[in-house]
Amino acid sequence: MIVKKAEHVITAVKPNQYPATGYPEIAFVGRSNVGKSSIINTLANRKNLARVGSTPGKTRQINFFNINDVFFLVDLPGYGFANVSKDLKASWENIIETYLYSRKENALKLIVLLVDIRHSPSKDDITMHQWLRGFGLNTLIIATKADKISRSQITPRLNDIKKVLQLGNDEKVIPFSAEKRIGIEAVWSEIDINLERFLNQKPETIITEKETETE
Ligand SMILES: Nc1nc2c(ncn2[C@@H]2O[C@H](COP(=O)(O)OP(=O)(O)OP(=O)(O)O)[C@@H](O)[C@H]2O)c(=O)[nH]1
Ligand SMILES: [Mg+2]
Repeated sequence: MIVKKAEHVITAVKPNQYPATGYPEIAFVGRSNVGKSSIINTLANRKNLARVGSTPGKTRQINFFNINDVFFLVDLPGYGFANVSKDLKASWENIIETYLYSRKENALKLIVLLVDIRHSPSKDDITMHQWLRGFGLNTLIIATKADKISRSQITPRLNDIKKVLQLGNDEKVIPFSAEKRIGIEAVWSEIDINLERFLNQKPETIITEKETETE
């Protein structure tokens, strides 16, 4: 995917604040600090499109990023962050849940579930994965921060993640690193496949009105 345009459109909490453009959406879920905002920046090839933070809980609302006037990458708040009050935790979980419920039937074409390659998926990860499965959503699992382990550890770590999430033989986990730019092509290719299925054409072949105007 060649990203010609990547633009923050809106920060939203409630469904009536979500964009009404009707573009398909690819959303990123996972524990706080796992690298959701970082992967969006890396895929979009922009440094500061989504806000990245060293302290967990950086993204507290939903951010929609317009890619090429064709689809949205959606950055969701993280779950499983222990050091927040019960009320705040409930509010984030509610934001994630509300988004998934209101978008699952139409706009949401792919959910990307991120897990840290260094650790076995947490209880929250397992719950989230089962939940997404139950919804019947297309789910792509990505193991982040692959630069933090040695090459020889990658396959055993991926196997552990597959085992804990009880993945079938045809379900893959893609190793990724925003830091070392590992796995970008593999992730784009999965996103493209899902968009193509929905758009009935390769996303890159879509020429937007704005482009034709300037030509
Ligand atoms: N080494 C390494 N660090 C990474 C990678 N991806 C993200 N990080 C770091 O991990 C921290 C969290 O990254 P974010 O992208 O903000 O994580 P997030 O999932 O959006 O976090 P919340 O918004 O809190 O849910 C930051 O310090 C990033 O620099 C990676 O591939 N490799
Ligand atoms: Mg974030």
